[in-house]
Amino acid sequence: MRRPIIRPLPTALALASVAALTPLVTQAPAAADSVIIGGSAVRSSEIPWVVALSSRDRFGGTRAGQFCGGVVVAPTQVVTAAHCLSREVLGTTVSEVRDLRVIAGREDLRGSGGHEIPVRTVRLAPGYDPATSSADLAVLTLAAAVPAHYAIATARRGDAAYRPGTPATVYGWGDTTGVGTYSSTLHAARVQVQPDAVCARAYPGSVMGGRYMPATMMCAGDARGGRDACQGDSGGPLVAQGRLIGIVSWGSGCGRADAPGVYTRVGEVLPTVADRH
Ligand code: 4AZ
Repeated sequence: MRRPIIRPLPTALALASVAALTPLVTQAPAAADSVIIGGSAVRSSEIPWVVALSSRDRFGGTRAGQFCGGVVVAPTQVVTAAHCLSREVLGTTVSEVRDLRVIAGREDLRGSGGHEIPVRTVRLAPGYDPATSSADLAVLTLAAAVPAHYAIATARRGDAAYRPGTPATVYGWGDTTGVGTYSSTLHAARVQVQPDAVCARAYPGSVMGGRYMPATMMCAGDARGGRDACQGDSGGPLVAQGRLIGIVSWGSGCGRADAPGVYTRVGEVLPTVADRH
């Protein structure tokens, strides 16, 4: 059983079960002052491309059913992590989830501002492999458009923003402490794009953890640890130079200096998903 140890499990319910399985995810992060891990609160109105994925049926209503993040890349197109739509996360198949929605432009998940838009169709990256988390990306088509200015540009293959050391920001409503403290307001943390060699050293694919695959993944973090994505942030954006470069995918724990967060490499994987508006 190697996957459960590093497997992203973006829900409070799932966190409870994984905590029982694995000491790794319950380990205290290096710095747990605020979200995401080591980040600070931001106003959604200034980051309109970040959306929450929601199902109150599956996840309850206290935080509007938020269970993952997503990113607006066109008025009716939202990119998220494929694993967010798995049976492991949803507890059922995605087609059985009647109230799958995207929440855009809401400052606080406990409030009612912004837009709640039903998801019409779901397309997984054809190369997505749940066993390895390779190509962990999905595109959702919305039943109604959000304003065009909500969308963020996406990085291309070989984009300069993938250069190691590039400052980047990760956004989400996920765990702010590494021990299941879910946020109702959006948070952001500053990290740096890490060299593939660092990512590969952190995740060699041992019995204890997953394997870094540079063709479809990238990793980002802070050399001292303390700033990272965590449970509940999956599917959300990593942004550098004004472009979407990564989607929160997996990692070993949260905010550990020796375990940067792993992201889907958007420039490689997004073009593999057919464009059907
Ligand atoms: C998750 O479970 C998750 N520290 C996301 C990111 C990271 C770990 C777990 C990276 O959604």
